[in-house]
Order: sequence, then C-alpha cells, then structure tokens
Amino acid sequence: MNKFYVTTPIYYVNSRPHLGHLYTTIIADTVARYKRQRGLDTFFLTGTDEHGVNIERAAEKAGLPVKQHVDGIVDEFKTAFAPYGFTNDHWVRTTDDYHKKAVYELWKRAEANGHIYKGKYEGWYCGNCNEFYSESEVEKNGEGTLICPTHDRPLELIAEESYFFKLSAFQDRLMELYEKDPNFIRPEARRNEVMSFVRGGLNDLSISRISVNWGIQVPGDPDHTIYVWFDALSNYITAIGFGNDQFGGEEHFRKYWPADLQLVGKDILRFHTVYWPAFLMAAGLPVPKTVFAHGMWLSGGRKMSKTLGNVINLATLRKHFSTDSVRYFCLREMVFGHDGDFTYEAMLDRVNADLASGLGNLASRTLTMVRNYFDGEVPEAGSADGELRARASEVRDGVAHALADFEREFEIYSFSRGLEAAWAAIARVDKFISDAKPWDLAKNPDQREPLKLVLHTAVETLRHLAVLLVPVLPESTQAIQEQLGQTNQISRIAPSQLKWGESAGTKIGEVKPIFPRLDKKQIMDEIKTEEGAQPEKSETIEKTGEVKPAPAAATEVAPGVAFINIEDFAKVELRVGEIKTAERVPKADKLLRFTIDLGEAEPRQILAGIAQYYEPEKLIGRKVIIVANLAPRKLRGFDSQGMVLAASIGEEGRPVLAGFLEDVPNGAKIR
Ligand code: ME8
Repeated sequence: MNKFYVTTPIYYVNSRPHLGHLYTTIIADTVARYKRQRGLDTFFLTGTDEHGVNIERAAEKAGLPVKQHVDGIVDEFKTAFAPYGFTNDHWVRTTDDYHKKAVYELWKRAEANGHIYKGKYEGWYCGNCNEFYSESEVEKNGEGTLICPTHDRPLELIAEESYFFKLSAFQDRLMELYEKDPNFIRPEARRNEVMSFVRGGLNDLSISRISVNWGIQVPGDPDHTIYVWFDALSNYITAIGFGNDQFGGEEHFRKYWPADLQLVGKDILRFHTVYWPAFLMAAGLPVPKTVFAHGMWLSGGRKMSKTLGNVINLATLRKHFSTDSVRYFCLREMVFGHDGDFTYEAMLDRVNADLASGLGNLASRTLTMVRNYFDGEVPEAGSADGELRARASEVRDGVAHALADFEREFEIYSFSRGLEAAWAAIARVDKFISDAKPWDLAKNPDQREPLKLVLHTAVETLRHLAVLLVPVLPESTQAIQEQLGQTNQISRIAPSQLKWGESAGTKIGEVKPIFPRLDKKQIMDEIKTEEGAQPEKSETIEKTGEVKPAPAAATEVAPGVAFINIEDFAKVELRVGEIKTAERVPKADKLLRFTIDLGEAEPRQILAGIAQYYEPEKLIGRKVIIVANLAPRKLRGFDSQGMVLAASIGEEGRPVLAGFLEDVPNGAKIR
C-alpha cells in the first residue's frame, strides 16, 4: 500500500497557541485526510518543541519546575486544537524519553561519520531565534547595544566551548540536492532563496551549549546541551521509530521515512532545507521528499508572532466561527505559499458568501424541495425536453470537471484553486436551479418529470461535493451526508469512486441549516468589545488590541509620530545610484558588496544586508536610492560609503529595493 507521511513544525512552548500554529496544523490535517480518503497509508505528526534557554527562563519567571511549566503549555495547545478534531497519529514532545534516546543516536551517527568536532564559539546570540549573529549582520540601538533584527531585543555575547557540525562540508551535496530535485523545496521562490544562500558558502554550525541546562545532554559529555534545533528537527524521525522502539521502532521508521511532505512556515525555511538535510546526510539517512514553506498570516501588515503580541486569539475565533469555517477560510483565503492579511471582516464575508450563501444554501434549498415535493425521497433523473436535459448534462459535466480540477490542484497543494474549482460547480448548479424554477414546476402536475430531473441533478451535485470536501470540511460534509440519507460511510470513499445517479430512491434525513448566516455587524462589535476596543471609532483592529484611529483629517497630527521639519529632512542627501558591480562577502551570509555610480568621479563601495533575498548578478545595472551623506563605516573589513534604501517587509524584515519606474540619471537628487 502506498504511504504518505506529513509533518508540521513542532511548536515552541514559550508561547500560547495562536492562529499561525492552527493554520499549519489545519493544512497538515487536510492533506492527511485527503490522502487517507484516497487509500494511502498515512501518518500525520505534530507536536511541541520544549527545550531551550527561553523556556527555562519562562519557567523560572513563573516560579515552576520547567517540566511542570511546559506540561501546562502543552495542555493549552492540545485544548486549543481539540475542537478541530485533528487526525494526527501522534503528538511528539521533545521531552519524551524515546525522543531523547533517538537524538543521541542521530548525534552518535553523525559523530561516528566524522561530521561533529569540538571547538570554541564566540558570537552574538538571540535566545528568541536560537540563532547567532555576526556584528556586521545587526544594528546597534541608541546605547550602542547590538539588537536582534527579528526581535528588536539586545543580543548576548556568548563565548564558550562548543561542539560544531561540519555544515561547510555539505555545501556541494546540498546544492546537488536542490538542483536535482526541484520538489525538495517548494514553492519555487523559496527554493531560489535557499540556493542563493547556500551558494554563498556555509559556516560550520555550533550545535551545543554549556550555558543552557534545559535540553538533551551531548552523549558522553554531560556538560554540553544539544543545540535546540538539532534536538527539535530530529523529532520528525524520532517520533516514527528511529533510534527507539516507539511505534514498532526501526521497521515503522523505514516504512514512513522519508517524509512525503514537511510543512513549515517560511520563518523556519533555512533550518529545514539546509540544516535538516545536512544532519540527515551526516547520519547516512535519506532526506524528506518535499519541504513546503507556506506564507505567514499577517496582522496589520506584520507577521503575527508572540513576540510582537499581535496574534489572533484562538478563543475568539472559536467563539464566533465553526471549526469548519476556520478551516475553509485558512485554505481558501491564503494562496498557499504566499502571505495573507488576517481580518475578521474578511473572514465573515468569506464565510457568508461561500459557506452560508454557497454550499449551505445549496444543501438547504435542495433538501427542502426533495422533502416538500417528493416526500423526502430522492427522485430518479426524470425525462425532460432537450433544453433542460442539455443544461442538466452541463451541470453533471461541471461536477466531473470540478472533481478533476480539485484533485489536480490539491495534489500540488494549491488549495485555494482546488476550492475555487469546487465552488464553480456550486455556482453552476445554483444558476441551473434558479433558471429551471423547480418551485414553479412543482405547481404543475404535468411538469413532474422535469422537476425530477432538476432535483435529481441538484442532489447528485451536492452528494459529490459532500464527498469531495471531506478533507476540508469534515464536520459539515458529515452533516450534509446524513441529511442526504447517505449512511454508508461515503466519507471513506474517494470522490472518483462515486457514480452519478446512485442516490435515487434514498430517503433523506432531517433537514437542518449547515452554515447559518453570520451577522457581520453584531459579531464585529462583539469581537471589538472582547478585544477591548471601541467599535464606533475604527474599521481596522490591530491585533495588539489597539484601535487604529479612523483616518485623521490632513491637518491633524497622528498620535505617536515624531515629526521633523523640512530642514531636518534636507540634511539627508538622497541620490540615484546605478549598481555597477555586485558580489557576496565571504563568510557573511547576509551582505552584498556593491560599487555604485552616483555620477561622481569614482563609483562608491557600499555594503547592504540583502544577500539572502537578492542574487548579486541580477542587480547589476539597477537604479537604486542611496543615502549619500551617511558617515562611512566598516563592515566585515570593507568600507561602506553610503546606504542603499529598501522597504522592510514583514517581521523578518525582507528587503525590497526602492527604485524608479522611469529612467533617471545617476546622481540625481531625491527630495
Ligand atoms: O519555530 N502565519 O516554533 P513556533 C502562519 N519550534 N504560520 C505561522 C505564523 C503565522 N503568522 N506564526 C507561526 C518554531 N506559524 C520551532 C519549530 S520544527 C523542528 C521547530 C506556524 O512555535 C508556522 O508553521 O515558533 C511556523 O513555521 C511555526 O508556526 C513556528 O512555530
């Protein structure tokens, strides 16, 4: 039997569960249900990442033993997820004994193969990212302290003995993997990003700490604790039997590994597509088939994250929306792989339009008419004139197309397009019903046959959709199937196994609303009150709980903005520059070194921290905006004589270079 192994990241227990966590788990659950429905022997893993210095500190702050503290948060995750009925086969915890045992095993194999050595590490560490930064990669605050670019918090200087993983030795093998297998990293844009990063060279990775206690000890050297990412990434194999006897041990592991789909947010792309395959290669194990990095739910244009405090509250979501509505919105609204802005308004609109007026209305009007006109028994197809017959056939063909399109899109994880295809079938049958006016046909006993055809076609469309949509809407498709009188577990069969017309003669069940219409105004007011905002003032709620004021009149001063006058602005000399040469800076992952023509006698050398997002060769000839009178400074031994301007997108601060749509001469002033 074919197998399918799907994973989510394991979530840090240094925060409460939020929409981001729910999102990835919804996607994984949908994929797992989809694969099972098609007969694949599926294993779905999720869980929690429970080690690390931050968790230790949080427990200390809470005055609790660390394990007790993490147990509490794991319970919160499980409780928040429970209403969604996720079908994960296991919940891995990195504090579980079998996991620890297996992490040892992975370490020992990599070490035995010569990929781990002991050395000394010195670097600037962010406990929130669990990552080291070099001085050139980060900015200083007003007091001269180095600040984490992601979390805006001071970095700590750590100098200690450490074990290193020879990541640098894997550059070629990783490049070969990315080149040979375009499906290893998806989507394509993320693959390019990672390839460009690895092409720039890899440094060895420090994989142990002596200053951290809460973690797994290095085998044979208990003073060292294993780096939290080495520990965490291992979960994907430890939880299916690698290096331990969990689930039948090695045999189970060999059955499911390599994973078919590892879902991650793009925030942790590099860990999963550079470190993780390198760790596996080092231990002589196969790499996963696909790591898919999805986009981030944003709130007010910024990534939702616990550190920024702008996360969507799962209790609020649960209170106002059914679990199927949340699943549908997540899959339909966010183009998988791209970022999406979350607003309750958009969610209410989507649920009302697609679920209440779309699928829900189709179910209730079809079933009500079967009850009223045919005493609750689904009619045979019935004969009708050529015109009506042709339109009924179009609906039937449309359902076949929808099934095929949905399948094609879901196979490539293009969920929103798959759902669009299903909803096209709903729109088609809705129009068919409205045009055929069965309520008029029902008034005339001579029109009994055409009436049968109309309702038979509507019921069959609904029955097919109620099977097709099982992975996305498990609760409501179950309810629709019950109302259709389908008691034969059709949710377990694949849509392709359905035969058109099979429902004729079935007695339908009790007709009940599936997706009641939501009162947008009332729910928005309630949500605003719950989040401590004043409803009448604003359209947009920032998820910090703050209300964004309604747009101020032009003369009003926006609160919190420190204005400068025109003289202040004139101090900044902005000029047009043309990039003449561009190259990476050895051993600096993030830096590019440019020579830029500002219309002066000599081009200037300027460094910019954009190497993870741009390929240098593609930037040559590009016109950019330069801060031309910034005091020169040294970065990685190079003088930088200015600054290239770029927009900073999302929490990760992805740079997008500022430029011009029209041609402009080098050196032109911007004012
Ligand atoms: O990174 N939008 O855990 P984490 C969409 N423990 N998805 C989001 C999101 C958002 N705004 N915010 C979070 C960790 N996520 C590590 C992982 S794996 C071996 C270790 C989702 O609790 C998304 O899947 O910070 C992201 O990658 C993950 O939660 C990060 O969860």
